[in-house]
Amino acid sequence: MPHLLDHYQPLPAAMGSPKLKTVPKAIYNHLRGFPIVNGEHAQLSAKVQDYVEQSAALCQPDKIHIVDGSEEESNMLLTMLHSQGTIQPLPKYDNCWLARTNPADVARVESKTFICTENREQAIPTPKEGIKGALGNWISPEDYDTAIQNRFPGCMKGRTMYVVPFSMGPIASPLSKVGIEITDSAYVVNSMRVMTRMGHEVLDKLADNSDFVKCLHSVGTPANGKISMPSWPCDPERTIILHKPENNEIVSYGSGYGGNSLLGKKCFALRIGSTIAKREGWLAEHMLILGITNPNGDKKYIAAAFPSACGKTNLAMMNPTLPGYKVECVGDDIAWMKFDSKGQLRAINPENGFFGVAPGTSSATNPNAMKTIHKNTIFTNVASTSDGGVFWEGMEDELTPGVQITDWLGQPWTPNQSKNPAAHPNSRFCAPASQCPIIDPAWEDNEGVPISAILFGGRRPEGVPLVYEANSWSHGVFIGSAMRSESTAAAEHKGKVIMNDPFAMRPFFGYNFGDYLQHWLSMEQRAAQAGGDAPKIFHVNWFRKDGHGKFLWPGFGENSRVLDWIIRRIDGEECYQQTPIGRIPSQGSINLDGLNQRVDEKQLFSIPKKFWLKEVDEIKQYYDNQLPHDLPQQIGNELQDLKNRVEQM
Ligand code: GTP
Ligand code: SPV
Ligand code: MN
Repeated sequence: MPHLLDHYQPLPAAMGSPKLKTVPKAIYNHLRGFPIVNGEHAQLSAKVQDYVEQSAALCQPDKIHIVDGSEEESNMLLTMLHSQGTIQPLPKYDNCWLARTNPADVARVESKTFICTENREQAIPTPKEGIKGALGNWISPEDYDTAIQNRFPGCMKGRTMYVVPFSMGPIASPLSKVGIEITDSAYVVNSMRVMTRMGHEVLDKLADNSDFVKCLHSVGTPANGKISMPSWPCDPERTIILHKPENNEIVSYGSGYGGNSLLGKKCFALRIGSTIAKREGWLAEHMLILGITNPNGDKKYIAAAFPSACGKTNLAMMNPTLPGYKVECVGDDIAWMKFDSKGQLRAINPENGFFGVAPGTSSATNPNAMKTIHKNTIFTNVASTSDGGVFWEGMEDELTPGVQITDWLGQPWTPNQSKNPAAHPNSRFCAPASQCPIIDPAWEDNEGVPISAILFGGRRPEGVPLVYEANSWSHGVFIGSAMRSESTAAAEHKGKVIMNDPFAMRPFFGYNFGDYLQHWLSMEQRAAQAGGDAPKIFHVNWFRKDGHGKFLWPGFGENSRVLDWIIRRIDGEECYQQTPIGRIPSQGSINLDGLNQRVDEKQLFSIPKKFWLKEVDEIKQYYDNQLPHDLPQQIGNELQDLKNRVEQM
């Protein structure tokens, strides 16, 4: 009987790496002639076997490894990644690792992400003539096949093909969905083990030969065969991320990074997820979920959509500064939400871990994240310290005196001297959600948690108040559709331009945004028919700046003051004043007691007529350019009403 490790080499004893204990029994069997080095083909349902066989025939791997999800397996893969130089141990912590990627592969690539449908209009709105669409990219079925044929044949030669069975959502939840990711990256396997429920239980769930979302991933090999950084193979020139909703299928080539390669996340839970949700009558959204308990012990759950790198993880794990309040975290990035039989909106977090932005995270801003990431965490593109720890912008006060810093590119780095940031701005930690000290007791409830409010928000340096409430559900849907935010390092966009990012979903829609709006509008009726109410909708902005470029609001834990106002509004307190854009807190109704910094309330809540006239015009232009045929009338009416109200200011 060959030993599992015999099929992986080279494997020198790695310093500081976890000890290998027992390894799973390897049974030498095969699928269509491809040897299986872990697991057995008999574990796979007929449909999974077919999918694996087809993928192997296309990609021509040396061998197949059916992932079981065990700790032994994970340790073995980490040891192998270490020996290949992909990751290095961080002995300051417990089972933590640092990966450095090829500098050409550091973020999602929105321009190379496509939705494939028979007709273009199913996937994306048709923009006005001469205008470039900015609500996703469409690819025809023919070009989809060609894209695969130009990249995948033989792309796993010399590599192991991992078969990763995973569940988005708790395995037993009726709201969960199952996927199989096929990948040639052990880094992806280990990250998927953190981010999803992964392993043999999922195969058991598929034993009835039920369907699953097909996720094929390869880091690829450049066309000239030359891999510039062997520890991080990728093919940036030909990277492509494809989705075919009709077949519940994802095909991703060329990148090993984040949302490009951890296919359960944006590709499945949002793009494919939103198309399944549309069919089945629920919502798949780019939202955090938090529970907040007030000083009376009354608990409510809130979901919030902010664009990438705009504060979801921070809000989800917040330490409230307002006395007597408690926040608990259900999820930090994705919410699957459905009205139950009583018309109550319920949400699950389909993920099992956090893939969080590192820079800016510190004991001062997000102590709960800092406590989450000291064991079993994979860091990517952060800086390291000579005492075996990590470093990034924002951690200056936590540096042990005298330590040396190595930046994300592996070069020596000196605070206040080096020109470039120590950590890549989109560097990330990948940590199990269960390790979060304030994880909500109900975070894995099969039925999901009841949602009382939905928040939209973004980085708006000007004009947009700290918080305002929508007048109605359809006004709230309009606010979501008109969301704008400064671009961040989470994708390939350069500079800090204000971009439209409706529902924080611009990069993640799986179908035409006009149909998506219609679907959202229809939710109110869905709630009413079941005897319930749709939640209240709010817009928040932690990022408004004064004339000198300084944030007007301290943010982070102080955002509890805004949540306090929001839950008082949910409880029906009349603590608001009506304005043309919606309801803002009435004078003095935001609790600022004990705030250790003076805030300029007047500036924070001002609604400059000139700014809003321009905003209304720009939203109109956006709709006219991007959705000349697809904008629901109701949303057009909401904009016209807003315009009328602002003009009368
Ligand atoms: P994705 O994982 O990309 O979807 O991002 P996210 O929405 O979870 O963003 P995250 O919470 O990681 O925040 C991104 C950046 O915004 C970090 O550098 C934070 O420090 C910063 N940030 C978060 N909340 C606040 C806030 O209330 N005020 C200010 N000024 N900055 C904040
Ligand atoms: C985002 O960009 O919104 C993320 C990170 O959450 S990634 O998984 O790379 O999409
Ligand atoms: Mn995100």
